[in-house]
Amino acid sequence: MSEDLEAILSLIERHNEWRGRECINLIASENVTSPLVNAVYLSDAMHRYAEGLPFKRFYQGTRYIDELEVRASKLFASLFEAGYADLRPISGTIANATVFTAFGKAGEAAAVLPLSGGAHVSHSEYGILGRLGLKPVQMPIIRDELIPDVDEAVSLIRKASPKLVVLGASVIIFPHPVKEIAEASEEVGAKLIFDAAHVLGLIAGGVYPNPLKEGAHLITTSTHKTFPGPQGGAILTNSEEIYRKVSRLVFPVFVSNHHLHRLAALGVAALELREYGRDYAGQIVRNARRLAEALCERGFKVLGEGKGFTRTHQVLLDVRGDGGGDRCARKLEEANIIVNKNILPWDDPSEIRNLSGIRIGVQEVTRLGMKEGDMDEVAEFIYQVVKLGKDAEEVRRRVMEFRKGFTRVHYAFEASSERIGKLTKLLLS
Ligand code: DSN
Repeated sequence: MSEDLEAILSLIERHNEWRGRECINLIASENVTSPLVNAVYLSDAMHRYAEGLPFKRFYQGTRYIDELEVRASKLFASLFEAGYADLRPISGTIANATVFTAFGKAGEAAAVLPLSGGAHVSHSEYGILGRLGLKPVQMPIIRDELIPDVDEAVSLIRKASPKLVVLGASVIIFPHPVKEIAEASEEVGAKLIFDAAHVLGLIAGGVYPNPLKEGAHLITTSTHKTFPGPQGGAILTNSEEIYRKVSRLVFPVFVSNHHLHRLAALGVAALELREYGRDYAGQIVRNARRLAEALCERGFKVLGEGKGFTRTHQVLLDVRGDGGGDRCARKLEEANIIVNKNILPWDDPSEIRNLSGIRIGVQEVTRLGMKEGDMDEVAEFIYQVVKLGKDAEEVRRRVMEFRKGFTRVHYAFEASSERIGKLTKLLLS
């Protein structure tokens, strides 16, 4: 075996062992897929092309893929009580790029949240929205809650007459006021887009309001955060006209082939959420709240205290008094606790080494079976590293021991090893 080959194999083995078995992963935008999702993902479909829409492809050989895409799209749409779903965008950013292109033109205004108020970079001047020449106008936010200030947002929308209004965010601890902002968007003829990447699984589980029911015209999303599917994107809407317009842009403009092995995996993940989503999503929010409380009890400054800290999977810490986000995140990594430093409302987006926040998400540890009592232990580990400055190696040993109790994916279908073997046989032999 060549040195390069050995290095590649061993790097991924080490990664799998470390991130998959030895760390407490609290990155809010990640999750783990179930063994059955993994088995259908690892399929011959990953070798194939199917440009276009089902049954109207530019390639032969897609008969099963066509049926699969129709079925998975219907399942996905029905889970969110949407009329239409396009599963072809290969990421949330591509979904946003498609929708921004469909409904905005260079020089037109788009009402967005500030990056420091939680917006995804694709909604900003630095991302695709800016590159399309759209002019972001920022809706003011309530700083401790990271939600738009309704009165100010409504008056800004009336004044700026944007073509697009974008809600939903990468940093989100409380539901956004979609209903109120939908009314203002309607008045000025803007399309209201809700980026549900972070809260998609919570919507499916009924613990976060469905933006389509509150007046959003479109949901754009990724499919791998609280929704525990393969990495990818999707667009949902109730309007046939919007769906057609968007679909004509997904291909041929933003996606050529749409990574076909995602489709079966998305279908299985949607079925898992249909079956277990309510329990899963409820536990996520209970865990996030308990973690926030436990951290607050240990002297951390946790955002949203006045409203119960969080109603999502996220907990936000202001760690300016603990050395800042970068330093805390690095120290925690040494102890095998994985978080990211994050911008908070008072930070300057261009000062990425100097951010005040730590963003925590509990969706993955919840999927691995952690409950409220375990959140106390997680909070204690964080406290020992950040506040007490305990030796990272000592905490790491305890974290690794703790993780041994959480190795199985919950809220997922049980699949026999025979069935998994049959599904993966052709590719693994
Ligand atoms: N930037 C990612 C996140 O962590 O929220 C989403 O793309």
